[in-house]
Amino acid sequence: MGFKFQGVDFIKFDSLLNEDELMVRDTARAFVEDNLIPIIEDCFREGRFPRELVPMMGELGFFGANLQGYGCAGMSNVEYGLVMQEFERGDSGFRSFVSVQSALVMYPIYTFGTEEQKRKWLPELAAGRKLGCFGLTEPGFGSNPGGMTTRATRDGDEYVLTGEKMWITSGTIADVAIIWAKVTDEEDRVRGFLVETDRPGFRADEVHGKWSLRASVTAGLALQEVRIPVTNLLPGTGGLKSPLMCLNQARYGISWGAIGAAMSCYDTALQYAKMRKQFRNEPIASHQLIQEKLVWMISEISKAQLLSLHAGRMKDAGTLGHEVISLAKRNNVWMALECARIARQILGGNGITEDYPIMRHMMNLESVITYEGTHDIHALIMGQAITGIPSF
Ligand code: TGC
Ligand code: FAD
Repeated sequence: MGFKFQGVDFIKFDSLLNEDELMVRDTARAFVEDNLIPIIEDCFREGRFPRELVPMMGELGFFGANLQGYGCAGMSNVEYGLVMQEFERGDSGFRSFVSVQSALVMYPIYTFGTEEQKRKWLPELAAGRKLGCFGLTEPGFGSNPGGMTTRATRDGDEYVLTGEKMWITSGTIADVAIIWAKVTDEEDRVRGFLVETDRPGFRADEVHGKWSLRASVTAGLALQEVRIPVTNLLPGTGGLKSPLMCLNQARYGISWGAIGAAMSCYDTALQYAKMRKQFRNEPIASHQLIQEKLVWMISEISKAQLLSLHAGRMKDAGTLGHEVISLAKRNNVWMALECARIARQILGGNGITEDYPIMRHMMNLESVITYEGTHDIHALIMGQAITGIPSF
């Protein structure tokens, strides 16, 4: 069941994209239609990450796509955003996996790593031969990562890491974890470390019982005196600013991804409303209240597209501030969740089934509105930007 995606473009948004951008978008769209859509409902129901798609994604250049060299595709930030849009039109959990691999694992190695670290890890991660995860959040420190208790202590040519991380996407399938820890002999300065997940003392346990992002792996990590060579320190890191720079990359991608989830809900609701007949044997799309719901969705999707495109153009120009990323992430994820709720109503009882993607998007978006900074934390980040007063 379900409908074939018809494309969503009310404001001639495509006319704002160049040929390369349209080609990248269409390649990602075809990949999702041909490979992800046919299996995603089963994956979600079974709580299974579709790992079989990873090699093809590596071949198509979808990992670390906006990085240059080291086997990466060297896409612009707008092209990268359009890929995220298409992936999340398929499923937020699938997009999460790609966000983590690209923005939270490859980006910090690329930005803070040595030449040797980059040569060792980036081509493998770009090809999908190695997978990574990003450990910032802890059981007691989510919105406030600065409170983290994970510690790294220097011991000769090694660092010894001890602590716990929570809610870590791809935690049990990762070959390498980027672990953020306070370095005891540097006055507890936060720094990033490359931790191979087969090192003694490293454990990852999958989180079960999720009603959201079921096609993505989430795990708790335990590090019990894990020894790594000092060469595994990412030398460019120093202070909480470093992981927050990684979050900027991921949040920017999420702002696009959310548009994809909203497009899927809107397109499904539109096609359903034109087909479903009630009362005068006319489609429910002929009723004013249904039309208003569709209009709300397409209005918000169109505004979100312009916001993310503007952010992407600024990112490509090097002028994108993190407060604008907060605006885009906060607005677009909220918008997508509202679209999922409205679209679900348009489908009536059918809206709650797996025959249509809407309920899955709705449940997924409950995670997306929480991770990478909750909706309210992004309000506080924007509040600080406009008043100059931090209120956390
Ligand atoms: P604060 O004192 O404000 O800031 C510390 C230093 O960082 C600078 N800074 C930033 N730099 C770059 N980008 C940003 N977005 C930045 N925000 C702040 C700041 O200027 C300062 O620099 P300096 O030089 O003075 O040291 O830090 P705070 O402890 O008060 O916290 C501020 C807050 C709330 C904004 C931050 O901690 C926060 O963003 N909290 C939310 C946590 C979060 O988003 N966690 C995400 C974990 S990863 C994840 O969820 C992956 S989900 C999978 C997927 O992506 O799909
Ligand atoms: P809390 O910080 O405890 O917040 C609870 C509530 O309190 C929220 O509503 C919040 O907005 C509110 N609140 C907190 N502080 C304030 C304040 N000062 N003022 C007003 N309200 C406040 N993390 C990683 O490091 N790596 C990952 O790969 C990763 N993947 C994830 C995948 C999933 C599926 C999920 C659900 C989370 C993931 N996270 C990951 C963690 C995610 O970033 C955190 O869940 C998020 O930052 C919120 O932290 P918390 O859950 O501890 O909530």
